Amino acid sequence: MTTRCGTVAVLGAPNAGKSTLVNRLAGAKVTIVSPKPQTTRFRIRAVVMRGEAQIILTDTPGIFRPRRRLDRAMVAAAWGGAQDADLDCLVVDSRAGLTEPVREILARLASGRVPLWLVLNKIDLIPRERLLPLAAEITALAPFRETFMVSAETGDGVDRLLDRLAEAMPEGPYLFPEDELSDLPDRMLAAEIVREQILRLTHEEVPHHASVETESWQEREDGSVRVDCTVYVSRPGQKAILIGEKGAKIKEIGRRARAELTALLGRPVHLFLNVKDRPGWDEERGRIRALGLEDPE
Ligand SMILES: Nc1nc2c(ncn2[C@@H]2O[C@H](COP(=O)(O)OP(=O)(O)OP(=O)(O)O)[C@@H](O)[C@H]2O)c(=O)[nH]1
Ligand SMILES: [Mg+2]
Repeated sequence: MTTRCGTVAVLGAPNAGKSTLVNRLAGAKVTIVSPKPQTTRFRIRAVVMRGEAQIILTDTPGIFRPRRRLDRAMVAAAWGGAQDADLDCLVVDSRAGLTEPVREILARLASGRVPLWLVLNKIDLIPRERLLPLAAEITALAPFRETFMVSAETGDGVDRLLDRLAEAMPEGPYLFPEDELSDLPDRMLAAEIVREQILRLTHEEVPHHASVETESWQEREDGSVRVDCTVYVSRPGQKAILIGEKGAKIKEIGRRARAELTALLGRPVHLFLNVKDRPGWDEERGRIRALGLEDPE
């Protein structure tokens, strides 16, 4: 039997729907999703089996003009993922179209060595007749070998993309066990699930200045697990918002994250959240490394 195996970097501007697409292709929740840009902060791998092919997808942080040290590390992680892959899939939000951030990404991709595919996403949000002109406009700017039109949200077009990905993978042995879904350790998954709820339940500057670390993970004899997470924010005002009146906000974040984690891990979870302010953590090397990112400087 000839097997195929290769790596595919999923990249694009923030909020394009990269993580939603990775989850849809994987058929499971591997990486967190939110309506806010800059949700994904580091590379997350999803291992997808399709016929005799193993497709190793890398979800990457959205690419934008970075300001903070944290942002620079995120964007560097995205470009690093793109360079290392057998294939790069640029995901574009077709409703937003050819925006300035997309143009900047295209300019850099145009001179890359990795084969390039275009994935126009969110086609459920725009009239069909706008898709072809948009595809033509984008493919004129970088050497795309294939173009797909999908809705990661509804699944429209995703099967065909998956089939083509499987065919395009180079021949070779599998790099991961067939039943492995992701490279994210449970401790990091827990922290990400908490951050997802913070992104969904808080607004303005709080979500992007919050970071979550799992401090302890205790297995209990009854099969449940106790997870303690610390949420870092960069200003005392943000701490008050995150905790909310009489602790209502953080309680709700914890309640939703616990439900989600219990489902994902398939066992009871006792989740404890502790909020700390740590001014300027997003400029701190140590905290950025703790997120699994390399400091580019
Ligand atoms: N209607 C619609 N919404 C989508 C689609 N794909 C993603 N979304 C929504 O777009 C928003 C952003 O999705 P994400 O998957 O988090 O986007 P991302 O590109 O990973 O974003 P970053 O990690 O911040 O770079 C979420 O609210 C998704 O539900 C789609 O095909 N159709
Ligand atoms: Mg993402």
